[in-house]
Amino acid sequence: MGTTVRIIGAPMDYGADRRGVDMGPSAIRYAGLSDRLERAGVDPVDAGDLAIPRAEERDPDAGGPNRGNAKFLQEVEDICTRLGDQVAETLADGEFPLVLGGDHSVAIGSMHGAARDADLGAIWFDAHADLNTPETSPSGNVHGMPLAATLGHGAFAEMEWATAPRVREESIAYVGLRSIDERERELVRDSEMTAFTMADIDERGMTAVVEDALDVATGGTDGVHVSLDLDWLDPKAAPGVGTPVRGGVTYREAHAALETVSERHDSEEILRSMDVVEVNPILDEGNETATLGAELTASAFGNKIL
Ligand code: NNH
Ligand code: MN
Ligand code: MN
Ligand code: MN
Repeated sequence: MGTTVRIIGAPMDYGADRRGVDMGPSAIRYAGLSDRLERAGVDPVDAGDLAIPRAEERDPDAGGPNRGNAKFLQEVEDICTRLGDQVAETLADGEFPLVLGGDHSVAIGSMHGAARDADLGAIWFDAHADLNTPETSPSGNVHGMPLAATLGHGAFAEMEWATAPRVREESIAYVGLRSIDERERELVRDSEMTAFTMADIDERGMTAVVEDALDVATGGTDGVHVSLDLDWLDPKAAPGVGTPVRGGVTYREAHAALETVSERHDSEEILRSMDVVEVNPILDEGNETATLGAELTASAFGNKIL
């Protein structure tokens, strides 16, 4: 029996300054996500979108400011709680949760749900470290905090909806890191996380790096969460993101990375959950970034040439 992939849209933009990322789920679907997944050999079912109020109708300071600098924290909590429940339900039904963001704060919910009944490793395909807390964030944007939340750093320690005790630092691997805040740099260096930067990819090639990242995320865990932030790619390949950083992964390297994940999954069934985030159709060119998100997701499930 083939894998059923349940597509869960999380059109949330509370975590990022640039409006438009809430249209990501529509754009990725429009780019042919379901057809591409079928061709990759899995059965997609679309669960639709979570209902999310428009940011203009909400108070950005709710949930703060005593929790530090984190805009719309109350809204993020509400959505990530609902999303976590949906992800956990999907897994309990024997299906694979694929979350479409939305800004990267949706990963707090996907990981909380995916780690509810399992020790979860993670591969973080991102230009950024996403390790800020409400205390350290330079922007107050929660999309720069999802890993800190999952690990229960700083103010997140008291937020049960955010922390995922069954995700441990030593099971997290970054791939493609190239933009990091000073405080985050110290944290990554002092932590047990594994960070493969762009320089590692230059030196060793994408496939070797992702093989190592997979070893990290599968070691002593029950499954792997893949978090795909489209700003991981070079802005030439993926212009439709709110925080582009030059010097990113190429189109072909990105496919090689997800194909390496799929090969490991074929032999060892390692994948547990995935999210595709930060696609902003307003900033995109011809839906290129959303298309890439759909293509790369299919690659993760084994979209082979032959
Ligand atoms: N580190 C910055 C911040 O916390 C930028 C984070 N932006 C991201 N992360 N897109 O993936 O505000
Ligand atoms: Mn991110
Ligand atoms: Mn990023
Ligand atoms: Mn919990």
